[in-house]
Amino acid sequence: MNTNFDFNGLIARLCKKISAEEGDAASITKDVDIIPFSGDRGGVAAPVNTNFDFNGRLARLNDKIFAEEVDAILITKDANVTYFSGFRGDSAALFVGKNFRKLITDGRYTEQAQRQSKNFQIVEHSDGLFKKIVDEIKSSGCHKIGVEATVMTVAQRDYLARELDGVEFKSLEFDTLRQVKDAAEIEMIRKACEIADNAFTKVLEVIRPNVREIEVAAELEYFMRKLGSERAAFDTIVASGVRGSLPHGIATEKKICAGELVTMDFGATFRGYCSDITRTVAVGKISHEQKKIYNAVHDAQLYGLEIITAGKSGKEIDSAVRDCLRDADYGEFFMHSLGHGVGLEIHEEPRLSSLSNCEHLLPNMVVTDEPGVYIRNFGGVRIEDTVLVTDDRAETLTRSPKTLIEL
Ligand SMILES: [Mn+2]
Repeated sequence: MNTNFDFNGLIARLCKKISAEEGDAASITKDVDIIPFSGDRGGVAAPVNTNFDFNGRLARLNDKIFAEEVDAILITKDANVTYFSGFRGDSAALFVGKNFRKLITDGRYTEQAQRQSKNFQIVEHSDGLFKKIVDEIKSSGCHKIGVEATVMTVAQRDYLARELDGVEFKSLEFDTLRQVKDAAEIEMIRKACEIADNAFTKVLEVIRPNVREIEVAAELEYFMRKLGSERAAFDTIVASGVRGSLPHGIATEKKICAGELVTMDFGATFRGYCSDITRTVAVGKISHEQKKIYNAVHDAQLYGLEIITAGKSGKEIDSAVRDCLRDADYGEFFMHSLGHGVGLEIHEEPRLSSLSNCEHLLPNMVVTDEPGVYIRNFGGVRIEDTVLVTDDRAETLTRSPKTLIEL
């Protein structure tokens, strides 16, 4: 931890604000406010893949409008905007009614939207996305609008309520409509997995004692981009030695040492679709205990691949693999869920966890199988594959070797 940041000053200003606003406490949910650190996320203009089943997607959206008894829906989450319209930029919203489909964005994206979203009327705004949304809702005459409750901010919700008298908003979610992938999506995810696998093969030549974690991450990301990845699917994790106990240990300047296990969790993005893979490798000679942990996680991961199949629930798969690690006496060290859906988002529905809402996995869902063991002051192991759910045994889309690699 860098103690030179002025945390005392920040906390003092926060407390002052709480007093000034006459509040009892403050709840901060925005990442950049939790950790003052920001990253740029620009739009991506890729050619439209016309093989995606847009007709099927729009039909399901239409069914939802009728089933939820709303006049129209407002979609503001980037992944859902992309899914239903094909538009790959950001700062956009979809306003869809029973007989109209509009994509609202600004001048930076008009040309791109016209190219990528043939099924939508492109509406350009110049003085605020939500101001234009209000205008469009008013002129549509719609009174009941479905919105994405887990995405819209309180400020946006308040603005709509203030500007639109007599309009009712219904909280809906559209993420589950993306769970089952069409053939073109599976092809994109397959390609993203292949890129990650090839980058893993290449990075094995780089890992050795004295190389910093951050160099390993850089090489992985460089190889993936050279192989066609649009961007890393998430911040690359490289956690070596004792840092292996951090399930989300982003690569640091720590040097890798002989006798350490190194966990790498990374993914590529192809045509907007993500892949997700984790491998743990040994550098030099490792101990009996390290090997024992590796084997326990390896067995649990293979067991997961055996039981992930259409018809099973997200909860039962998670708990069966958890039992497997408990039988090996490592149950208490597996503190995260077994897996998650992968698609336009790196973490999406369905979940394989004790909190999963997914009663029955369906063929063509894409999920991860990623058990791990994390022991404080010792280290950890995680092995993860992205897999395609079928009626039979799941198909593994990431195919890098899983028998212990000793470098
Ligand atoms: Mn994952």
